[in-house]
Amino acid sequence: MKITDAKVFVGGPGKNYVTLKIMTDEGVYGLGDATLNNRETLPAKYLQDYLIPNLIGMDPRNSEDIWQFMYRGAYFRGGPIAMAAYGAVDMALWDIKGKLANMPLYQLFGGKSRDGAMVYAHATGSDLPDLMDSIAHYIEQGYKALRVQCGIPGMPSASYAVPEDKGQGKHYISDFRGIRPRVEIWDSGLYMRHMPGALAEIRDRFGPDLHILHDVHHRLLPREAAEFAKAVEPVGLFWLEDPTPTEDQEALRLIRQHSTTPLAIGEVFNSIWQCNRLIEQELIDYIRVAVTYAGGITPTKRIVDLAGLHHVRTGFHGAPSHSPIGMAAQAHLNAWAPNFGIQEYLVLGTPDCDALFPSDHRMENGMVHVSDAPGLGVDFDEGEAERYSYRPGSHPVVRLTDGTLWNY
Ligand code: CS2
Ligand code: MG
Repeated sequence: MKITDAKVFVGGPGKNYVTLKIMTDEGVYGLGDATLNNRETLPAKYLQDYLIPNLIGMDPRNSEDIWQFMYRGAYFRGGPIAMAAYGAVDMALWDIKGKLANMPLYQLFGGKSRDGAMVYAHATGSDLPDLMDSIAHYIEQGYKALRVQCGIPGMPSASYAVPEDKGQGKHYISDFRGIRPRVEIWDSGLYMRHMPGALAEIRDRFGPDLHILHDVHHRLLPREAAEFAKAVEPVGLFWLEDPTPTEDQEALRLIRQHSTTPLAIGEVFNSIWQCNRLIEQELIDYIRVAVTYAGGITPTKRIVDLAGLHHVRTGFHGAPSHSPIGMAAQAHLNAWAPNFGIQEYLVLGTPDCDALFPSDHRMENGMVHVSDAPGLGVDFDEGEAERYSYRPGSHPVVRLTDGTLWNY
């Protein structure tokens, strides 16, 4: 069996999804996702110029050897752009394997460990009362877990994932006004004074059963993060996410020494080598990698297995920028993983997105139920894809009140 051709598409409804389609001489094709938010053209180029010319003629069933060829075979290997490109190829090869076996992917991993995988959505508000309304809205829809973010009184501009005005959602995932980023102003002191009390009020209002998550988005210093994690202990968070920038992993030890608040890290990691120590030293509780830019199913499954040895559970990244193909790969891992924790899930549900990526993965009452179709269980409509093209976008940049550049 041979790979005969492969194509890359960039675009989608309100997103720049990077979709790979690998064709074979037996007519079976596989789909993969290389979407790297706001850098989408780069994995696409890596696929077109370097990977696809090498893939043609290879046996698509040898997904392990092809992964090693892409990773070890590249002298300058790894990094988010290359890993997203390898990830797309790897997903597409697993999709082909599942279709050849006539089995959904979770069966190839070891079968189902659960009927539905709990997900969380993003509740957000320009201030605390606005956030309370957003939480109530999601609870009505059956969500059991919510990430909660709100505006901070006195903060000179809206901060991460928070709308400027009451009752608005926020398009913080991509700003399609162009390649030059907007600037957000950040003050850690204001945040530290407001947010623990706000989280306590949320717990009081919604009771003990709601799983409450909160994302600091890499903005605190290690000592501040330790103070924050300790201060929010009585709230009983499901997790505190990215309290500090991820490069300094010793920071997690300081936070751990001062608090039992569960910690979730890893949405920007693209390799097991970036999280193996955090996992082995049990400095985190949830690993947040995404199957797309962690290099695909093959390496992500290794991360999940290592995490399982150390009581670390999964909480795969599933920001709204993720394509339904990457989310489908995660749905199969979530159905299987013995150490599944939770899934961030915001992608499906718009008619345009469903038309581009038809699938029967189902979301009901805050749980995802994986498709039983062979392979990934998601398709790609090339006719629909012609409606879309790449639009340049950017994340904001963050500055402190004195102008110093900070972490977005
Ligand atoms: C975030 C992301 O989902 C999350 O937890 O931290 O929304 C992140 O801001 C985006 O993925 C950036 O593209
Ligand atoms: Mg996050």
